[in-house]
Amino acid sequence: MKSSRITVLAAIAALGLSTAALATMDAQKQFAAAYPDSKALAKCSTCHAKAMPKKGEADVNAYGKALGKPDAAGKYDFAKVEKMDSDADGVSNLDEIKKGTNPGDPASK
Ligand SMILES: [Ca+2]
Repeated sequence: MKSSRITVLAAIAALGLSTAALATMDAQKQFAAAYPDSKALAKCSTCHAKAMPKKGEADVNAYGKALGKPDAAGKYDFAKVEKMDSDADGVSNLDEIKKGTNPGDPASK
């Protein structure tokens, strides 16, 4: 009995993890579609504080915070944050994306 309960809990935990990972993968696909010349930035660290965030470590950086959540259809509005300088390093988010630097990391400009 006890082991089956643990199995169920493990399955729920795994499901939660994969849902979060899939959400991030979808965000990366949308980013690559929005900026086809900057596909190298279609990775976790563009929006998240950690390069490979695990469950519970999904903290976003300044760019991810500005971008916010996707709309009801699951789409992110990248255009609304293009003119901002989210990480306050003097370079707009769009210019950083064009240059291939991280719009959420002030050390990258
Ligand atoms: Ca930057």
